[in-house]
Amino acid sequence: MKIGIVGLPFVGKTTIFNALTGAEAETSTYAGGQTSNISSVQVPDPRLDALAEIFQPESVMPTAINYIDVAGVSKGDLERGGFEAGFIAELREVDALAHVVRVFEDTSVPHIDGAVDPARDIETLDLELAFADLKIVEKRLERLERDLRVSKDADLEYQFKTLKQCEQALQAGIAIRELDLSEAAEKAIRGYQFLTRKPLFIILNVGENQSEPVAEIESQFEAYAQKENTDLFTLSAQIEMEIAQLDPEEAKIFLTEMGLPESALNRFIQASYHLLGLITFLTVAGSNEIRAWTVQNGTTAVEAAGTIHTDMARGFIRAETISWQELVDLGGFTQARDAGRLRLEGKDYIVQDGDVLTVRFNV
Ligand SMILES: Nc1nc2c(ncn2[C@@H]2O[C@H](COP(=O)(O)OP(=O)(O)OP(=O)(O)O)[C@@H](O)[C@H]2O)c(=O)[nH]1
Ligand SMILES: [Mg+2]
Repeated sequence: MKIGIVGLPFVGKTTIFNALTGAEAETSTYAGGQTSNISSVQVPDPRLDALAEIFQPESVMPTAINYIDVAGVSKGDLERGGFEAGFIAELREVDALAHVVRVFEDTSVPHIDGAVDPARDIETLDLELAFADLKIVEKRLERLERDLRVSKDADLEYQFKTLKQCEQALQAGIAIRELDLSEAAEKAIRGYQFLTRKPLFIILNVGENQSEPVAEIESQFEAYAQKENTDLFTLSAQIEMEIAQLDPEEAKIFLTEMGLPESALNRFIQASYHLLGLITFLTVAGSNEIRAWTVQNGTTAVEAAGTIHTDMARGFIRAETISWQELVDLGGFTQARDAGRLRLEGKDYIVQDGDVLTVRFNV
């Protein structure tokens, strides 16, 4: 999973990137010439730890999230009326966008539009993203129109119809992620990797000495967060970056002192799984490896097998399945089998979050 961190200049993107990854990328109050920051973070999962306790494997393999702090939005880009091509290209590849919005007040950090105004900033970036998508939609529609005049083709006509729908939405200020598209329509436009189709987090970067309660700030954006495939996430970048740079023991003490239940790093991972509709299943390979796998909610056993290895999907026989908790409680596979708790699931079984799967296959 790859998440792209975007936002206007100086809003705290790199500070948040550091908070979410533990990296120490340079933050600044001047823009220009930077490259994108990329980092991969292992997803901490207590279920893996509990299983490791029992099986004592040689290795434990958590899943990972990749974050990219995309360079390239500067006041210049916005004034020229569009993002750079390189910036867009990098963003096309991500699974979700995290739009960092400045709420914190700090006179030493300039704001490109003169004053802190989160609602205005959200609108500014939304417009830019919509504009980038619209350019592609229009170009493609023009092309399709020409092609369709020469020869009729049902697939192309369907694509034309779907893109028209996107065009109308974008022109009306509606993101593609908000449209209720059929599966076929989704498929017809998937290849374009539209930016406004990607699930979106609005990350409110609140100040470390924020006088207004967080709940009050969040309530102003509730309607926005209600939109399809959209979520709100609040943090204080400055504080969280400091937490991320402490060792785990110190971080725990610091979090308790601050009255925070968990670090933003962990909270954001959970929120990302939720927004993207992802679940985790686990595998225990003999005595040597326990591993977590991320799949879309609704994935079948045979599809899950295919994420491990294509052979496993091709020669799929069954998946011996048990929830991680039950496996831990019973103390191992032998005990689980003896207790009759190891279920034999077929191809169409819908994998559940926390399932431990042992795929039997034959190729
Ligand atoms: N007081 C305060 N300052 C912050 C906070 N987050 C970021 N800053 C400061 O704001 C400035 C810009 O932060 P960056 O993380 O570099 O912002 P950015 O969005 O990556 O900026 P560009 O990449 O240049 O567009 C730095 O001086 C940060 O220290 C915050 O929560 N509180
Ligand atoms: Mg930056």
